[in-house]
Amino acid sequence: MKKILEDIKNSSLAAVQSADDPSALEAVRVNYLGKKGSLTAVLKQMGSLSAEERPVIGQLANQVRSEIEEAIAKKAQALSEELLLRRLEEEKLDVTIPGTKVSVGKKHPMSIVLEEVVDIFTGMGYSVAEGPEVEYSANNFDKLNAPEGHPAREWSDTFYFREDSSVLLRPQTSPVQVRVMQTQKPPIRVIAPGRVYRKDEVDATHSPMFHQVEGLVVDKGITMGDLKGALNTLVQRLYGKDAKTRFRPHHFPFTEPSCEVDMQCFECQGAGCRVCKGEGWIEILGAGMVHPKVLEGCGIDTSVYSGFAFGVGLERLTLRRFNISDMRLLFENDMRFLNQF
Ligand code: 2U9
Repeated sequence: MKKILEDIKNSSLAAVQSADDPSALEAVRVNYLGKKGSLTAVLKQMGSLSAEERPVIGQLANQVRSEIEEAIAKKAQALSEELLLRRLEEEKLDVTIPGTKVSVGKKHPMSIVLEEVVDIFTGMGYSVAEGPEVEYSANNFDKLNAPEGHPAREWSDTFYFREDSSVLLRPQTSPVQVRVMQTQKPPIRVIAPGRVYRKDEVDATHSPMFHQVEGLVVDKGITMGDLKGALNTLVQRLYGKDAKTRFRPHHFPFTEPSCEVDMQCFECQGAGCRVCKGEGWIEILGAGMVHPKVLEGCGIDTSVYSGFAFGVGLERLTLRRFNISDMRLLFENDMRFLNQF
């Protein structure tokens, strides 16, 4: 029996030393001291010993048990210190390193200009109207006094979906105002921002898809004075109080009289320079009094109501506003470009 206890002591102490983590150490404890442990088994056989052997073996067995328990406790302590040191090493945080830079998003220059234009007009009591980009030719031409045969209807200029040219990608946002006039009685004050499509080759100032903001005001007694007031407000809010405008006669099928609005070149105050190509003036937008046929075509009585309309290219405004030389920069999403705004 003494021999057995000696063997148990040696093997258990060796097992304790070779346990390399708390669960392995616990397995050693269970293996020797647990209910089915090898030392527990020896203690259960004490009953079979003689009266003089029992106290000796019993003392020896208890001594072995306490040696094993002490060894396990020491090993557990060592393991937990070792674990702590390892974690301190692995989870070391150098608080002096610079923080991870969180890059803040930026608004696209087109969004900046669009939001400004929308603010200017909503500030004057206009509401924003939207409509489909795939539109009936009827809403984009017939209702805008551009009858069959009008050059703008040419397939060379406009994208069509059907051979009979009845459905197209809108080349202007005007159909939105047509839809508004068909669903809403005057007074009407809307702006219609949105994408438009024209068959243009991409270059520094053209793109087949571009953006417009058009406007329409229909009410009693609307005059060219109202048109000039609204558009001067737009130009001066965008380019400063002392921005000068010039209204040149022009022609559009949907407005009569029509005009184009120039702004005096901010670079040379009208003397002529590289920016304005020697003109002294830069074309900003087009406008006019809504043609009576257009109003009547939408069920508006022209003996009571009149109106004005305008249209501005958003890319053109943006290129001017931020002095950007090539329109393609607005579409390429190059962060080196976009980060400047
Ligand atoms: C309705 C009636 C009239 C919209 C107008 C212009 C003048 C104009 C161009 C500016 C630059 C298009 O983006 S651009 O190429 N637009 O010059 N647009 S009047 O007139 C309307 C619109 C809707 C019912």
